[in-house]
Amino acid sequence: MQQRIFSGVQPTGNIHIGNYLGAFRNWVKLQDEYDAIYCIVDLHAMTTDYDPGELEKTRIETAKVLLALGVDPDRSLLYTQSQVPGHAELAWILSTMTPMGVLNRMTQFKEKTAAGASSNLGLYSYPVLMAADILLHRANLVPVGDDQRQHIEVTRDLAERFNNKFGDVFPIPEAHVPERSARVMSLTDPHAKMSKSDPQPKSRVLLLDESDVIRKRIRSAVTDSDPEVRYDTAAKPGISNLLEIMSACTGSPIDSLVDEYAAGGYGRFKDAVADAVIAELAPAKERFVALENGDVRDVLREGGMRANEMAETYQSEVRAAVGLKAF
Ligand code: ATP
Ligand code: LTN
Repeated sequence: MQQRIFSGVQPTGNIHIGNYLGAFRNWVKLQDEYDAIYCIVDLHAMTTDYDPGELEKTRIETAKVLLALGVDPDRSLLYTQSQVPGHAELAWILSTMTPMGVLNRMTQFKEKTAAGASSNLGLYSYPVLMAADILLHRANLVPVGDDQRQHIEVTRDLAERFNNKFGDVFPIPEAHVPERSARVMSLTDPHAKMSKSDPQPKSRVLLLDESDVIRKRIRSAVTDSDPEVRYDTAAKPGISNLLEIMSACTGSPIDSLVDEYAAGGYGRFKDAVADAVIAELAPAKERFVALENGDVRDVLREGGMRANEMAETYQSEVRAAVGLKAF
């Protein structure tokens, strides 16, 4: 049987090149090899302070970006989490077997609350809902960036606990993290991950940024004062980050980029990085502009109906296993 992949993205706006290189590029590539399901996780987006009108807009915009990048509704299933009640139902069932000690160790919760997010129960149990997303569809592989590894470990642990207690229901999923650019760093602080929620717009390149903005962001990226272009994540985190981005965008190995740009100064190198990023994003930007919101809504409506049918079949197996068989 064909292996299944599942992944999710929060519709929180500000989709950046880290999201693309760490995750979405693989989503597009893998849809030919796997049975692919992609979900806009709007229930997760409610765990931090948000505006309902804005969420409505970013759900459509996120879907539109994914379609523009090449997620193809004829080859993969695309829908929003809130259309399928099975996500929340399975999250509840899994929450009854999640030790609080496991959730207390989650770095994302610690980082978000340290950055000022309110410590509500939804944010705390976020990884349980994420496990439910993945297990609901019996996924084998989960294409994500490096920051999500800990959550995939929790998912594997919950699947094993469930199977041991109630019988072999869930496959044990694996993370699929790209070899390069699994963790694109912030342009203003190369020790921190590039993030949608960083208050500084200069810290990231958005997929929909105009070319001159992309160039400006990359030119102003924080580097160091020694002018040699060299890959050394400890001594030169900023330059190493730009080398990774350029390598991911051009397909050239880092070694040959270093050969080409070692001498010649940071200005010339940064311009070449900007050219590479602009060229890589241009086709998706053109497709984004051509997509109509109405068509995007149709894709999501149909995707949600199909996903719900599949989830219902799977969930009846879960209900029966835990003693909640329908009468
Ligand atoms: P935030 O940082 O505000 O929590 P985010 O930028 O992590 O948001 P998500 O929607 O949570 O965005 O992530 C979507 C996908 O992008 C996930 O698979 C995540 O691992 C990946 N991703 C996010 N940031 C990066 C990054 N800097 N480098 C590589 N992959 C990333
Ligand atoms: N937690 C992820 C988003 C997410 C996800 C998922 C990713 C929610 N459910 C299921 C993969 C599979 C994030 O913050 N990037």
